[in-house]
Amino acid sequence: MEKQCILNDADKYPQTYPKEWLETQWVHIGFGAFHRAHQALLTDELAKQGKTNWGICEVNLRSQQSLMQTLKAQGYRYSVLEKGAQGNELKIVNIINRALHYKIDGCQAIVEQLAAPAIKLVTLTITEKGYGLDPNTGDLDHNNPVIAHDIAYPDTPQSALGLIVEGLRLRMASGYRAFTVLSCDNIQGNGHMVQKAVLALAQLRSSELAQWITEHVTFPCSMVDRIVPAATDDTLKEIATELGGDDPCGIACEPFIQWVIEDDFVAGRPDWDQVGAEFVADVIPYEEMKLRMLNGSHSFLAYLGYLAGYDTIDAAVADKNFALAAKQLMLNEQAPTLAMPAGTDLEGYAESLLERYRNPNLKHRTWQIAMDGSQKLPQRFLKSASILLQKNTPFPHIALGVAGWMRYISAVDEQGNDIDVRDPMASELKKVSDSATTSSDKVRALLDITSIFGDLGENEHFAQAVQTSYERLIAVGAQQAVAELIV
Ligand code: NAI
Ligand code: CS2
Repeated sequence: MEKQCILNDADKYPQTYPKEWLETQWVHIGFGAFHRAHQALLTDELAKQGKTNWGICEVNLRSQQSLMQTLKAQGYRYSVLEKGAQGNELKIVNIINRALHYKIDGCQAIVEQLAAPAIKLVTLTITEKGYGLDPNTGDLDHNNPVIAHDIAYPDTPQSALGLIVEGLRLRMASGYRAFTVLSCDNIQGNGHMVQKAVLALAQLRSSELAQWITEHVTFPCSMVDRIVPAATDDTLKEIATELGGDDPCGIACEPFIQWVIEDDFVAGRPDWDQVGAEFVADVIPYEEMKLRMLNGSHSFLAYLGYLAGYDTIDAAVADKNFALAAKQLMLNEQAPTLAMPAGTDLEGYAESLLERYRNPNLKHRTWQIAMDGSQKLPQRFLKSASILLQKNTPFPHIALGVAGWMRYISAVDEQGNDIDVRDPMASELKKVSDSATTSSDKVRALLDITSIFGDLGENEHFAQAVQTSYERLIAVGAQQAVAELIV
């Protein structure tokens, strides 16, 4: 029975297209904040124009059972509130027509859905850590318990990648065509990474399966961008006010949206270019630009901003020194590592990012962005540092960003208060951090974690730069250490 939800009030929110018109042709794994405000929203806009009938089956593997149940109860409809600096726009999304949760529906139901003949596409937004890869090399992490489980029991997989492999195995056995796998997570070369990991898992089952996947499945890379902070009680209240009733599945985000995708789909795709996405032959330059300039500056502002007492990104960039340091990081240390198509205006890009960060209505928490640093550092800071080392170019902002992360994961802030560090490696990081007594031992011990730093940790120049920044950070605090970067 559908719950009495304002979205089901046909007079107030008439359906722009009938649900029955949709056919489930797409499985999305990771029904979190981002997917709701990005891929699902854009596809809904296309359906509203009558240009696609690709319904999405949403899958969640871990938490958020109640979110999935509410989504079903609301007739698979929810709202997105786009919050600009000047005003809001409310949109209702109708494109979902099925939802499965591992803990409610079980493994079999998800595998069957993946193996269903009508499925043409599987997309993922499961966070960087959700893939079970070594953050530095991108190889399958055999020590990850879920990956280890799927290697031992591949018929009843628990990981997203294991489920995809099992779904593809059944398709091969049934003689069905394959589907495209499209990662929409902030991972460098996301398509290549997932391909490598899926093939590694498949190879452990049979060479025949790995070969079939190599020949029949594509893994386009994609660059995704839209700032979608986690929903809070305040945003849900705001959505309820705009909507005229509660929507626990509602999500707020910024108005900006971007999606650059490699056009390599084995079984077709919605024409997302008709709602603003761009199809390109090679997405890597766009991915690197976004990961290093946007996400790199985000992490810089998150660690140092949090330590300096700024709760949100807009509060951090309201501090002139933080805004300038973020811009210097983008233009002096990230932009020179990029190989962009001729005519790309990186200075304009940096300005536009700062403008987006200034949006006072988003309230994007520094604490949220600071999460999972072990999975984020390589693509946001470390690749650039390696390139700059080769060019003999100093990188004081990246070094302070890494030092900020080291200070943050010690789990005690500058006032002596506990920090709630969320990271799959949080306890290991804390142990390593606590085991050292001097600053230099601490930096050294953290740089020795190869799954994050790889060979870079052994580079003397890199270690020296991080060491200097870390000592400065301890001596003068985040506020002053950032101010000292301003040239
Ligand atoms: P979220 O926390 O709202 O949702 C995370 C989703 O990943 C949930 O569905 C959760 O069940 C799933 N997940 C988490 N750990 C998992 C695991 N170990 N195995 C399988 N599934 C797992 O986060 P949100 O905002 O949806 O972001 C997800 C990812 O999307 C980010 O990590 C990032 O890579 C990408 N992204 C997010 C943007 C944002 O502004 N929120 C913008 C651009 C990309
Ligand atoms: C953020 C990103 O949480 C984070 O680490 O840097 O989610 C950021 O908001 C998005 O990538 C913007 O597209």
